Amino acid sequence: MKYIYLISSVLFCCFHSFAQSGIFFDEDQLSETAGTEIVSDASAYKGKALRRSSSAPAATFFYGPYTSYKAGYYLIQFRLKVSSNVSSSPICRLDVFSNEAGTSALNYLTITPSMFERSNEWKLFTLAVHIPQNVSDLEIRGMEFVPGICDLYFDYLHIMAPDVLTIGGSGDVAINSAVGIGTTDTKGHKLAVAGTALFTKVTVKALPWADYVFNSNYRLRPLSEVEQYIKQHNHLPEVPSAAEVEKNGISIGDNQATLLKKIEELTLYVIEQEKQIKRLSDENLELKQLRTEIDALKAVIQQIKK
Ligand SMILES: [Ca+2]
Repeated sequence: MKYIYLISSVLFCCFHSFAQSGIFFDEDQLSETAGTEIVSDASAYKGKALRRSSSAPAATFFYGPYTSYKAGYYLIQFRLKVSSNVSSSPICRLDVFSNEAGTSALNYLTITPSMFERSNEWKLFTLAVHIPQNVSDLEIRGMEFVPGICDLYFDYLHIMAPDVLTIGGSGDVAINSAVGIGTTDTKGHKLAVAGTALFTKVTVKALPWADYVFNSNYRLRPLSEVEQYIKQHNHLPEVPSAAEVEKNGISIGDNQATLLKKIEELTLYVIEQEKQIKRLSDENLELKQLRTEIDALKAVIQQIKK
């Protein structure tokens, strides 16, 4: 499985913070009072729902699940339907409560059948809740069922995690959690894509960048040492081996910095070699001059001998 990772940091402020993605609580994870029953319903999540018949007594419809939540903003969705949407009288009150967070409900919504566009059709109701401190007893309830109006059904609760998704006024979205596309295993990265990804432009912050190669105290390996390393390892020093890349992939930013470092080292080698060539060329010129002088001297000697 190949992953392309994009790591970016995005700062949002002054946004309305609401949660997305979270935990579902189906009817079997909540508690009911007498008169509320679990019924089969093909249109319901996992084929089951809670029903409180219009003939059931006035009481709490459902309650629970007494779970722990960190302080923050949450959205809690309830999926409900009614057997008849005619009445505009209250039939139930949805509320969110925590003893640890205070004595009054964190938020509530009074439900009337007329709030449903159609009878016998599921509708999502959402309560935005701010939990001021960490709690371990969050209770979500369908309170004060009123008999004699119609049957009321509950399918599930969806509690969306705190501040995971932030939507700014400009429509920008920040996700304060890991995101997997085509995978749920992000391997500790903020974003994992199981498959390819197409970008118009990608900017990666890669630090440290390789300018330090040109510092006066940088130790440039002698080429003989590099040669020895290549013979031994079959790849350049500090460059990952084919096996490592196969196993772990490469970090785009780190790899760019490493490649630049190698280019900078090559530049230093080339500069040094050019200096050597110049030195040899000068020496060669000197030798040629000496040779000319020697030839001239030889000619003079020959003349004297004659
Ligand atoms: Ca259900």
